[in-house]
This record gives sequence, C-alpha cells and structure tokens, in this order.
Amino acid sequence: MIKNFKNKNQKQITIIGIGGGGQNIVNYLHNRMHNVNLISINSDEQILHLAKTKAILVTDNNVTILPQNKVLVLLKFLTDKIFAIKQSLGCGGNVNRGRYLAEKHIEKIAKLSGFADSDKVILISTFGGGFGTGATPVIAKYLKTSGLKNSAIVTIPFPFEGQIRMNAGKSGVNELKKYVEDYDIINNEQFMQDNANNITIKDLFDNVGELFYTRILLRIRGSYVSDRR
Ligand SMILES: Nc1nc2c(ncn2[C@@H]2O[C@H](COP(=O)(O)OP(=O)(O)OP(=O)(O)O)[C@@H](O)[C@H]2O)c(=O)[nH]1
Ligand SMILES: [Mg+2]
Repeated sequence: MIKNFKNKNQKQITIIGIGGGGQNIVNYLHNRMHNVNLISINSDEQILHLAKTKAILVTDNNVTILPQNKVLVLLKFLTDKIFAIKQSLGCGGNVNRGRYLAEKHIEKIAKLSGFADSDKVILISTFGGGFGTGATPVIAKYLKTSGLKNSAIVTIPFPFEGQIRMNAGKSGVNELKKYVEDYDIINNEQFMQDNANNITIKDLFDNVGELFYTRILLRIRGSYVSDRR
C-alpha cells in the first residue's frame, strides 16, 4: 500500500466518486490509498450510507455531509422516520436530473468537497445512470472555470444494459471531454471478455477498481514530476 502521496510543498489531492458506481470505486480505493481526500457524492441516500469515505448527499433542497458515526446514522434514520422525511433515492437513470441537481448546488458541492484546497481533483464515475453521468461534467466544468487541475476516469455501460444507457454514457463522455485536462474511458465489457465465464460481478468490479487505482497513480506521479520543474 502506498501511504504518502503528499510532500511538504503540495496541497491535497481530491478523488471524488460520483453516483453509485463511483462510490463503489472510491470504497475500493479507500483500502489502497492514504493521505488523499477521498469523497463520495450521490443523490441516493440509501446507497450513500454504504460509503467508507466522507459522503456528500445532494437533494433538491440541500447538500449535506452524511454522518459517519453509527450512532448518528441511527439517530438520523429514526428522526427521518418520525418526521416522515423521505430519503432521496437517486435519479433513476435520468441524466437531466443529475445535471440539474449538480448545477443547482455546484457552489456548495465545491465547498463541502474542499476543491479550493486541492492541488488536483480526479473525478471518478461509472456512466450510464442518472446522477454520475449528469453531475460529473458539471463538476468538471466548475473545476475548469475555477482554474483547478482536473482529470476524469469513467466507465461506459455493458452492452447488455441496452442502447439507452449506452447512449447516455457516450453522450456523458462527449460532454465531459470539454472540461477535463485528461481523461480515461474504461470499458466494463472488456473485463467480462478477458475473464470469459468464470468471474463474479464483485471480482469483476474489483478488477475495474484496480485499473482505476493504477490510472490514478500515473496521474498523481505525473503531477509530482511537473510540480518539481
Ligand atoms: N465498474 C463498475 N461499474 C458499475 C458499478 N456500479 C454500476 N456500474 C455501471 O455504472 C452504470 C451506472 O450506475 P450507477 O453508477 O449506479 O448510476 P448513478 O450514477 O448512481 O445513477 P442513478 O442511480 O440513476 O442516479 C451502470 O449501468 C453500470 O454499467 C460498479 O460498482 N463498478
Ligand atoms: Mg444511483
């Protein structure tokens, strides 16, 4: 495990997982990396409770950091039940909704994520659903216009998920490209083909997580080299 990515002259590296799959990958990275600012952001409160990192919930009304302490989580659950507060359940594959939520709350998302204190922000998402595909380009655009270094690593859906999700994923990539300094597109399907029939979905996603990890390392080391010049 690599422990220290920072040196004295460097600020923070922020890696932000956007949407359900982005959060899963950030959870995987959490076991591998120290001293980076790992964050998950989603509009799906139930899923977000599974985050191992700082977790930011985006709903129509607000942007909040979910409590990580188990007692506070239970307390929030009970309060929501008592006051019949509905949990937010994501964007249901609606990219426009993901984009809308991110655009509406971009300043607060940036503040809670600590972008201003980051030397570089790496955006992680699995495209094809609503929140990740809609919100990631909005965040990338904000970073670009704020003059912050940014990269993105995203997946596109499996062909078996259907043309609508595939088209949504590919349009998301085209939008994202406009705002990032560099990006990688990882094809989930490639891992399926490489491993024929003998792989569980968990192992497959872990393999994808490992590829994200190596691509991130390349970027972090690259930024060190350019910072030393
Ligand atoms: N590699 C990988 N891909 C995933 C994972 N989870 C989902 N995917 C892929 O990502 C696509 C989008 O799923 P999510 O990330 O759950 O979608 P979302 O951004 O949360 O969008 P909504 O739930 O519609 O708001 C899926 O269609 C899959 O192709 C994961 O854990 N790992
Ligand atoms: Mg979701």
